[in-house]
Amino acid sequence: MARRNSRTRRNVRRRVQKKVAGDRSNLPALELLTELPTFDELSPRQEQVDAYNTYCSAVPEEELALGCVVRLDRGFPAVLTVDEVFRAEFAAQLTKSDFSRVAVGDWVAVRTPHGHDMGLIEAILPRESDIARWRGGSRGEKQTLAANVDVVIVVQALEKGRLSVNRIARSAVVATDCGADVAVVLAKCDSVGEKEVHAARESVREVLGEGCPVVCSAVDGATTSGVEDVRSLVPAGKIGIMLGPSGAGKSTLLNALLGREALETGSVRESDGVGRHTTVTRRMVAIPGAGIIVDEPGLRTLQMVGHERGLAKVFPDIAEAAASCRFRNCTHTHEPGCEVLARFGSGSDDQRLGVYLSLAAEMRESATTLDPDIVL
Ligand SMILES: Nc1nc2c(ncn2[C@@H]2O[C@H](COP(=O)(O)OP(=O)(O)OP(=O)(O)O)[C@@H](O)[C@H]2O)c(=O)[nH]1
Ligand SMILES: [Mg+2]
Ligand SMILES: [Zn+2]
Repeated sequence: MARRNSRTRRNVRRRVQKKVAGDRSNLPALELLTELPTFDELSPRQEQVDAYNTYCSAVPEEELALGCVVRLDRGFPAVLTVDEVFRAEFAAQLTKSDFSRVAVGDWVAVRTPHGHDMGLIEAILPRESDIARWRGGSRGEKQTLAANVDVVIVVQALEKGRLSVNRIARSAVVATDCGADVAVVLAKCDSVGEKEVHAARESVREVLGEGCPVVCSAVDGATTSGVEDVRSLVPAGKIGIMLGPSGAGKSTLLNALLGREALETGSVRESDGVGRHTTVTRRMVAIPGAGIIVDEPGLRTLQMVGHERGLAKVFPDIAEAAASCRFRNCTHTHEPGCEVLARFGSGSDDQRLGVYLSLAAEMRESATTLDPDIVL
């Protein structure tokens, strides 16, 4: 009986080990992780170095290093230190919510035990910026897409005249709220006429203002345009992230910047131009002659949950007027004493105001339906 028990236990242990090993066995080998930045190309902020030193002094041990998460392959991090790049797992003292939150761009204190090929992330250092979106409904959660990013590049394809200024504006609101600069790339400009490209650029300008760079790009086989403008959005020393729906052409643009087909790209559905979620890895890509850009899987949705500050920064004049409305929950559509209506008229003939009103309405709606336990 005792023997059977111990055998069962052994079997269970073997099965667990196999499962873990099986999960990792499909990960790309370290030598296949190309286009990674060098450690020198990454520059932790002073606060992050200080936080690392404080952490080290609390655990006086060797084998600790300051590292940066440069990739997440199906959630498994790869960490770059001054010496090497390696796969890492999470130390026992990190809670599950910590490690589901670790993101590309995070600075971490990582232990590299001698004779092990796997590092151990012990602490996630404070972030300078946190590009996060709301995932799920009223009981959903914030998901960090990347950390310590300087500029969010909002990519939207210009196919079949389906430009969504609303979607671009909501990306700008999220990025601004998260502490990053915003730039817009209107991709696939070769698939529409010059007039449409011009009109789309003007629309984005009108809604986001002159301060937001807008680049029009086309990567059609060997013929490209606008690629150098994209490169100049992320100068050396800076980190950017490509944000946009699947099929927008994010990975294609990165390949054009690299000058080789390093990243997988995929076709889009004929009927509506929607992509097939080709990119499944979040990864840093070192761009020749520029900084680093994070490639991401396409995003289906970007919900307006708790981004009031971002909305106010992207639309400062409208938000300022809204603050003077008679009713705090004014919808700026019909209320007496509405300062927005008084100053800007109704949204029907003003695209910029229309976008503001719809994003503000969505934010009000989500605030009322959000589970009361959730702290944003
Ligand atoms: N004509 C044209 N096609 C493009 C352009 N950019 C991308 N494409 C095509 O659009 C499709 C999707 O491109 P991807 O680069 O895979 O798109 P993605 O944004 O990375 O998509 P996900 O990885 O799924 O998020 C591919 O078939 C590309 O060849 C462009 O500028 N012009
Ligand atoms: Mg892609
Ligand atoms: Zn109002």
